[in-house]
Amino acid sequence: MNDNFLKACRGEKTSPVPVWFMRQAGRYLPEYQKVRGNHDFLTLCKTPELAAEVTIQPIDILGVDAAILFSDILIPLEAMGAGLSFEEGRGPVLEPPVRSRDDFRKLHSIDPVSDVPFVLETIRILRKELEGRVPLIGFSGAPFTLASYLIEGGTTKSFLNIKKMMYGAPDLFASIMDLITEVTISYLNAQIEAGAQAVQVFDTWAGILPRAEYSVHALPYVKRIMQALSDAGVPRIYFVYDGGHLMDLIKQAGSEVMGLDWRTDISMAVRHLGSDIVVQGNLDPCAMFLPEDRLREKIAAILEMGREARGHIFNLGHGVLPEIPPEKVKLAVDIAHELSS
Ligand code: 1CP
Repeated sequence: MNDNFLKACRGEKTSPVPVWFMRQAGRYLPEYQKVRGNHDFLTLCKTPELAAEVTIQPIDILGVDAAILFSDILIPLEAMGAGLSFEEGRGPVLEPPVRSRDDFRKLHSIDPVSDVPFVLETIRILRKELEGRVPLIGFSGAPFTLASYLIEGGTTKSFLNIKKMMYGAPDLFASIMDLITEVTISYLNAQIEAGAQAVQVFDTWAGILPRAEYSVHALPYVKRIMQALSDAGVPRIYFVYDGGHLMDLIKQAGSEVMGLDWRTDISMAVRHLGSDIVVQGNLDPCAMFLPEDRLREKIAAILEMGREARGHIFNLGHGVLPEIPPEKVKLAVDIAHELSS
């Protein structure tokens, strides 16, 4: 049983340092493309045998130290009554967007057992198939990130609609955030009950907020989630993309592990927050395009900084890019293991 990942989450030094990558299952893998060629993305997420198959692909191919459930952060939004589709080349579409009290009334809380049974079944299959080889990570989106998709109706660059509501109708915004928070707590608890051995909360868009707004409109909800899960007995990871300016606030969320994107030096995080933090990250995904010797230097530098923290889980600063050759991704895993053994 390889439990280096769980040990590192608890702040124990491990040799080698555990490695997994955000989006380790996905388009860069021909094996994924093969399965995906026969099924659309949502069908893949909702068919436990297929979701389990693509979850395990990177474990076999890359030799990473943790599996992450194959699903998407937007799945519970659909269960809450939002219309969800993935359009080729356009990304996710949530229609109609939630912009008014009336729109909000159409959303409802969920019972994960009856509303997203496929997620829980995928987890149960995975625990059986993994047979303790590596731990399984469950996940959710963070409320601000999920609210941005609901209110914008999809991906956005300006965040105009969510900001309009945040500033102009703060009570409605808070109602939406409260509901998402409640759903996320029951969703993650259900994943843990089904067998998830750690959970990661992805806050991909909270980094667009200045500190004052993040403190009021995003952080309290994540804190509530972390508190609600504190007795569940599994490590909690909180990843904020582009959150360097929020570092001390992110720490207040109360997760065991802080995920850093590639912009923030681990050393800087240790300097600001103290050496008792456990960090996850944070190689620039584009570094995988470097020749081997340069890639090795980049990985060595990150491992070196990771030693300053109480615990370190090696990861990318964001997801694996679809353009990266799988051999390079495997090489990065091997180098990180070799240099930390
Ligand atoms: O066409 C395809 O094959 C779908 C591509 C794809 C994949 C492989 C999407 C669509 N989602 C996923 C899987 C996924 N998404 C995982 C699986 C586990 C793993 O890491 O291997 C996870 C954890 C996510 C989480 C997710 N989905 C996030 C948070 C993490 C991040 O990348 O910042 C976000 C923002 C999404 C939304 C999403 N899902 C998919 C797309 C194209 C998007 C849009 C991103 C955007 O708005 O720009």
